[in-house]
Amino acid sequence: MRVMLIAPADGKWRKVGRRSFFNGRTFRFSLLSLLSVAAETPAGVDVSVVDEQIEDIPWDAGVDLVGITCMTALAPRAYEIAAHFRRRGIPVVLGGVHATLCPDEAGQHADAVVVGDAEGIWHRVVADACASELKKEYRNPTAPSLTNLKPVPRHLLKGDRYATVAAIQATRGCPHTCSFCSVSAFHGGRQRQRPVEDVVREAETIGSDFFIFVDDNLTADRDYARRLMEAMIPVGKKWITQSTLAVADDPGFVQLAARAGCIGLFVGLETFNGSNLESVDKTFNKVEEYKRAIRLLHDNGIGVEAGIVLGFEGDRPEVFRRTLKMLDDLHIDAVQVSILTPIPGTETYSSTWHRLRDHDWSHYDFHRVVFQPKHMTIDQLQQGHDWITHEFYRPWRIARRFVRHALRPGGSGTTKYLAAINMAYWGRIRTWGIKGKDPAAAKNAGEHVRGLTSLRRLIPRRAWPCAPLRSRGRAG
Ligand code: B12
Ligand code: SF4
Repeated sequence: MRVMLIAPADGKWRKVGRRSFFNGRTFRFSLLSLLSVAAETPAGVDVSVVDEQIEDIPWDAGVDLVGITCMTALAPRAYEIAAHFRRRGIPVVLGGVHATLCPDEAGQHADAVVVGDAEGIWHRVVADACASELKKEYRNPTAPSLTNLKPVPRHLLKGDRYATVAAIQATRGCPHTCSFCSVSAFHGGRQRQRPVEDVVREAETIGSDFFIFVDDNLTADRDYARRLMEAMIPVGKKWITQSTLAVADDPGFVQLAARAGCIGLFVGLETFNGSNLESVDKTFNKVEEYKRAIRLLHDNGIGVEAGIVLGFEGDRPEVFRRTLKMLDDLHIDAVQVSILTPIPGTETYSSTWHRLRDHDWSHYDFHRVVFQPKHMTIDQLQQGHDWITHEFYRPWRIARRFVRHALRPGGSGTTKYLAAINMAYWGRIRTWGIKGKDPAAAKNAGEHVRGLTSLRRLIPRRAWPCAPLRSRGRAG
């Protein structure tokens, strides 16, 4: 039996994946979703992994079963791929975040859907496919244990095409329930953990001195995280991961994480407006604490990539300029700017569905406005998102960040990582031609001109010497 597992990519990402930054490597890593499915494939079955971001799909491949993973924005592409193989009479199974959040929809495009984790269920899917007895849906009755997971077959990836394939997952899910987040919708506000010794063994044998913990919130359970950090110290490798900023409530823990090899954290700051945080149930983020927390991380040699979301209920056209200033003032090392995207299955989707203006999933990639924001036009939100993304990654800003971080304690340890991440974003912005404009600047310019117009009303006409200025005033 031959199984082909496919990670789809749309044209935009294919363009990024085929560009030769970093010696032909694309800034993408992990593919742990499909590698975990591959790991669960019964012995004796021939399994391959195809990542469309970096390679073409072998449409004519002689395989007996196709498995496709996808996030929401890639669902339409996944369905296209599924249709192709089903036309050839090859059964297709869909799994992953979107299929889990929308199993009925996915089921219309596949022979079977796996809802949730593959562990504990994929071997049955393969056996049923082998016997031509695929059922429409497979799901574990309870989330499977993460003890003794099978080793992931990273050799199935074309390793030389990625920034790194050294990615490990210690925990799945997150105990928080932020209303816009797919992770809370997928994992139901729960986190499961692998035994520390399993994780450490994988870190020791991963064959690279640097790796990524792809966990959603590695530090959520502080006792678990502390045990993991202590066990990671002797491993002596550098790594980055995701966490909330609550990690900085405990300076001792931050020091421990740094000793354990942490050189970078992706933290979802999301916004600099407390009422926005309230509106999405993320009040454990304290805007007034951001500065102290980030300085503490920096002082321990830990770089900070911030996740910022634009388009919350409290955001107005001034939000972009204010956000950029805050990012500069906080000395943020890299940022992932997203547009609030009501992902199906999340609470945000239910609360904003009446304001959805775009139902094409391929636009749900967090960089396109798909709903009517409360205090802005759709165009203002789009332009503002593009503008701040472009501004933050202007070469002079990148250079300034390098200088700043080189002067920080432990700065040199993070140089390679911060350079790679900044250059990856910069390359993507260029490839996609993102520029935008600040909606508040347009508005302020308008106000300025309107100001001149009203001033003119106060001053007698003959006192206005400059005709061009007058005509500009009229236009405004
Ligand atoms: C690591 C990661 C990345 C990495 C690597 C991605 C990769 N393909 O390897 C990078 C940084 C590149 C990335 C980028 C993006 N990401 Co991302 N990413 C993640 C993260 C944190 C972990 C994914 C992972 O490796 N999980 C570990 C595996 C083991 O778990 P799993 O994926 O759930 O897989 C299990 C099951 O779902 C199932 N399964 C999965 N697929 C399949 C397929 C079959 C056939 C079967 C049977 C089962 C099955 O079995 C697996 C084992 O149990 C997830 C969050 C999450 N928890 O999923 C976000 C997440 C998937 N990313 C997300 C987003 C939005 C993005 C970006 C669009 C961000 C952006 N604004 O640019 C980009 C898009 C990139 C692209 N090229 O398209 C969202 C997707 C939301 C959605 N519903 O669409 C998530 C859920 C984060 C979030 N909080 O919302 N991402
Ligand atoms: S803390 Fe992060 S991962 Fe956890 S639910 Fe909130 S946004 Fe999602």
